[in-house]
Amino acid sequence: MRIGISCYSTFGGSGVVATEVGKALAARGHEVHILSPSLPPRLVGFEDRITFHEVRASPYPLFEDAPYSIALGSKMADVAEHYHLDIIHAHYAIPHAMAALLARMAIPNLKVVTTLHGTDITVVGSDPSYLPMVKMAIRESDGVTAVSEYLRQETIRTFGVDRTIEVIGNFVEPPGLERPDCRAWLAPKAAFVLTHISNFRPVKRVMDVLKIFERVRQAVPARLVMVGDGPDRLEAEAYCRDQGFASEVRFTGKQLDIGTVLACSDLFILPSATESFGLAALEAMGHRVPVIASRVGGLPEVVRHGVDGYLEAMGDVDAMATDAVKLLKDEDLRLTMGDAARERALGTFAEGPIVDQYEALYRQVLGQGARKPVLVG
Ligand code: GMT
Repeated sequence: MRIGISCYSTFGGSGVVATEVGKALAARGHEVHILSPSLPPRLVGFEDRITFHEVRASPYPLFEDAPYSIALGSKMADVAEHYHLDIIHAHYAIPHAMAALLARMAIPNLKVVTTLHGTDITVVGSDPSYLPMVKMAIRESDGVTAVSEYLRQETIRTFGVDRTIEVIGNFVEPPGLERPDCRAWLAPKAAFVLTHISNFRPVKRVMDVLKIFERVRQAVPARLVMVGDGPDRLEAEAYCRDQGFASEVRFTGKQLDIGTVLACSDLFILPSATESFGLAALEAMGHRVPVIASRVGGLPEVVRHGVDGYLEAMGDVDAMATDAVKLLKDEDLRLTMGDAARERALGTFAEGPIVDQYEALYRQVLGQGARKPVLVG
């Protein structure tokens, strides 16, 4: 098949999933075209059968903001026409799904599959300024997937749509074994390493991460590694300085190689206000790192309370800190949970069966046969 994949190129999970799906499809022999405002971080290195198309919205003095959605729809139509695409797979509804539907109007037989990731439904998608178009995109796409059962139900509840939404979860690959040992410089004096990875937006509740760490460090020697960047980073760094534990917290900024950090982490902390899936938690689990997270959204579908880590009420930093201290003090429990987490991540959320589901959905919307190229214009 010839598949166009549209996604954001920021460090967010939807771009990661889109790129990894694209790489997996290319490895299976499909021709993949990735359309994004810039090169997605996971698309490093030359990949056979993957072509990258940069989307640029040209400015014009009349525009207050250049219309990216139109430029994206135009790019999709152009790529679909000239590379004979069968499908556009839009990751994150806004604006990728709407742009794909515009491209479908221009290119006969082009099919659109939309994957809903999270805030495109739960936060920004339900904002009245976007809601009617998100609803239309969900209704009109040829196939729709959600990354968790929670998100599927939330989509039906929010938009009242009456259509099939298939749940296809996210996946991780088995981590490579050869990694530099960063524990020596992250956690001198044999301290434990707690890690948080996010885009530091309010929904991630990074101040809760610090409050959990504040409690943990009073009970056991510990260091905190904060990976990522975003609007709440400055406040978080200031808090660590004001509370006098800045030297125990390492803000790394955005990192491509999160595997190295996870390989030397003892616990992963994700106290989000909502999380449709929690790909970062799954990646930690793949590295044998137990997760302490909020019991919100799709997280209970990923992390099993008391098995792979602990889930507590959102905002309950005392309970999360208690769990963390318990796990850090009990090596057997921590290692047992780490093993369970890894088994679950690489079993239930293994790449192969999940990419099979996307492939099957593509074939279904195409009615089995790949479309014949139709040139327009
Ligand atoms: O929805 C977002 O906040 C953005 C999105 C992203 O691009 O990072 O994150 C969502 O999609 C991820 C990949 O499917 C999920 O793992 C995240 O849980 C989800 N984020 C939220 O629901 C807050």
